[in-house]
Amino acid sequence: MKKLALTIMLTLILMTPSFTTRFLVPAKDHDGAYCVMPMERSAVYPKVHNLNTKLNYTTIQEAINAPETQNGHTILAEQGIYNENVVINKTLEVIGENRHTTIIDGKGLDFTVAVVANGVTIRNFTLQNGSTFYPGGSIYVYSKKTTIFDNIIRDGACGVYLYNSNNITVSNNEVSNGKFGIWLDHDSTYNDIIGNIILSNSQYGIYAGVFSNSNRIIANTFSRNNYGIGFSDTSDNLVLHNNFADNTHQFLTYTSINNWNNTQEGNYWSEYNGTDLNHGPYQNETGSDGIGDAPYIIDENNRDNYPLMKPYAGLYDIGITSITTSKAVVGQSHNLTIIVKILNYGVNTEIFNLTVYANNTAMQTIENIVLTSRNSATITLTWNTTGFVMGNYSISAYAWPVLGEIDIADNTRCRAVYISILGDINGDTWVNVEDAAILGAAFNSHVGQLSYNPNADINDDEYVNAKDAIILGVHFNNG
Ligand SMILES: [Ca+2]
Ligand SMILES: [Ca+2]
Ligand SMILES: [Ca+2]
Ligand SMILES: [Ca+2]
Repeated sequence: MKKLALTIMLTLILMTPSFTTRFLVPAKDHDGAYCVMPMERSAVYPKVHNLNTKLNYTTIQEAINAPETQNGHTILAEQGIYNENVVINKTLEVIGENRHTTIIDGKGLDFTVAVVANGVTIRNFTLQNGSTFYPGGSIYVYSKKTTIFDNIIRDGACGVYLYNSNNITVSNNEVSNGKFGIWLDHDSTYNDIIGNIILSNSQYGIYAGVFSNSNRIIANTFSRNNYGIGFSDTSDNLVLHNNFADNTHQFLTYTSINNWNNTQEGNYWSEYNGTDLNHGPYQNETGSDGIGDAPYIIDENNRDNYPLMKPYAGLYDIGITSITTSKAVVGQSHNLTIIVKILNYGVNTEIFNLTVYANNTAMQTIENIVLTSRNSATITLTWNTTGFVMGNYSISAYAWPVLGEIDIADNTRCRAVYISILGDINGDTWVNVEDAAILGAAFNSHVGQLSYNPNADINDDEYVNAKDAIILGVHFNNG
């Protein structure tokens, strides 16, 4: 690293523009007051500020290197493109004005940013175009207690490379289009990798090797990487509440034993196809809880005992898991039974309302449904179709979002039904021999039998029999 730092510093010294260019040339506006002309601003305006000393600089490295800049200071870079390979060798908070428009570009050389002091914060930057050769990329960390937060990190061999580093927090970053998204190497332990979106890295989303033990990898999204996560000679890491969606390979582990769940919950794996009929520590007690009833197997030493049935969406989340109706075709002015299943995926007991609509008409709101954490409820409603004209209806159920809920996509579910004249079973608005044939096929059946057809049970008494045939006969040839 010393060699790296020296090379970068020499390069920077050679590249740094002369100091005279960074002072503004005031000009008079039409009122005679002094102002700053836009052209001068864009050309030489010193955009990097030490917020403690109030001194201004044209490059980030210049601000770091300045003798006035001391440990504990905050450096703010205004938006713009900084073509630098920055070495942070003091305990500084280095902040970009806007993470989309404050860009440090590593010019394909080495690391875009190297952290070699303890207690550094890097926040709110786009970091790009680090070297594509190992080790190189966006951020090199050889440090304790450094925080890398809320950055856009892309390209290069490594998005974030931790070397023998501890108590580092890497959170809320987008890490994409490199080879290794986040690499924990050589005894990098007790680090928190939390809430990052890790996309389209050609080798691994996260890779931990060479005794990088006891890290927490929580609530990250891994998508479209070659391997989502990889462990080699690395154990006792906690992998929890992550979403592994559509990586070429979701994981690779080699001589590693890690924890893929806590006592109740694990991770979401997009190809997991288990059922969720049960709950409990052994997933053998009747009732859905949003956790797959069978473990997700990684290898003989690694398994996620509580795979999530839907992507993790934070601490507060309810969702409708299904909406069914007693029949698909209902005779006008007759009743339709609507069954809604709801699940509380969150950690709190939630109290919420449920509204059921026919197209845009709210039919009924059930208030103050109470659902404990990881518990499900079945709500049954009756819709009296009197007053509704014949035709297609979308029956939808809407569970009102709870406080702090992020994923509201699954708070609505719908189902199509058709209101027709009494006796029409197949929904073509005619009562004729086709309906009689359907009724005949279900004749003498009751609910629970394979041949029972709820649409043929015209009078809703759970039997298909002569009573239904008589109704059909009375309305025969109507349409
Ligand atoms: Ca379950
Ligand atoms: Ca939800
Ligand atoms: Ca018909
Ligand atoms: Ca019947």
